[in-house]
Amino acid sequence: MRLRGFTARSAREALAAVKAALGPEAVILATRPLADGGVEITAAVDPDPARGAKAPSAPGVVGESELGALRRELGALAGRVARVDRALRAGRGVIGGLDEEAQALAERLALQGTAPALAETVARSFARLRAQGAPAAAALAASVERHLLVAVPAAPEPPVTVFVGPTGVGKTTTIAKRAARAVARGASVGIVMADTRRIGAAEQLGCYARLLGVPLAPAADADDLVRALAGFERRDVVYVDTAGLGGDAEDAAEVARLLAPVRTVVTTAAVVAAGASEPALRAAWGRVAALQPTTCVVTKVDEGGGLGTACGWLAEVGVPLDWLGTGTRVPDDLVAADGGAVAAWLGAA
Ligand SMILES: Nc1nc2c(ncn2[C@@H]2O[C@H](COP(=O)(O)OP(=O)(O)OP(=O)(O)O)[C@@H](O)[C@H]2O)c(=O)[nH]1
Ligand SMILES: [Mg+2]
Repeated sequence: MRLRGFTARSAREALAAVKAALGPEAVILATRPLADGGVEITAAVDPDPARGAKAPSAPGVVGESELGALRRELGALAGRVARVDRALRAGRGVIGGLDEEAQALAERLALQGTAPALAETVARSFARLRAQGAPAAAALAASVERHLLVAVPAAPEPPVTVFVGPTGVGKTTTIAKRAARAVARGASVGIVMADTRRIGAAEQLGCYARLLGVPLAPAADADDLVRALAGFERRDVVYVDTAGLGGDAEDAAEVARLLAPVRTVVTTAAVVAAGASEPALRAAWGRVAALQPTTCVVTKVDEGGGLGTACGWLAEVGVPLDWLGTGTRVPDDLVAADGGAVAAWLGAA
């Protein structure tokens, strides 16, 4: 294994130099901030990876699978170092022309996972509005709304919303929260339970439905769903719960088959959890995207971190963020995802 040190002005530059000199197989062993604001990275590469791959791993020698795990871990660490480095550079005044308040905002947004370029755009907009005399909270809410969120179409609540998303993100809880609020405002509500996969799923939603005095119709397949929706035709709003999407592509295919006959009459809302890392979020979206959601609920924002990542990525795919799940309490922990709420939960207000 060949060891080499690289110094550069930023982690990103140092990583690029490592890649250029040692190739994509290089393993990052250590990163160290330098007094002048730069970064030193120690990297290593096996001069003959083919030989390394075939060599049997003797006791005490790191085998290929451990090396792979180590490589992935170090890759993730390098990503984190790069993010912190970007945030620190934002805080150190690298973004030209921004005052301290706007730079601090850019830094907080970056630490919440917002891509640096997007964080800078929001901070510039914030600084402009502040210069025009807007109070900080209003300037921030407006900047977040304009640059970090895809506008939610100003329309009344759709009559039928189907909630889809990975397992355990809070689909059923979100339905209970939405249903409770609809009941509280005097709307007539129907709930369809189409998750026939998870044991206890029907009992969980049935319990909420009973407490709210709302009818619940089970739907094991597409025909059932068509019948259930017809039965709820006179209801103001209907919420449909679906089975969580696991890693198997067949999960999404099954939900797609369920929705096929009603696709034109339902709104599909994706539910994702904020706590997920960017790769996990992208993987989750990959599963959900096949179901063509037109709106999104981001849950578990109370668990800290990641809302910036979720917003940036929703802006990228052009799907509006509709609601934020802010805790486990039904119906309290749900807020409309306007600029003010998102800014507050980004920890930026
Ligand atoms: N902290 C926090 N927990 C939440 C939130 N929303 C839901 N939960 C919790 O997450 C767990 C899973 O919630 P469910 O509503 O059952 O999730 P689901 O997506 O329906 O799960 P599956 O049907 O198994 O795919 C429960 O313990 C909820 O209380 C939230 O906004 N914040
Ligand atoms: Mg559920």
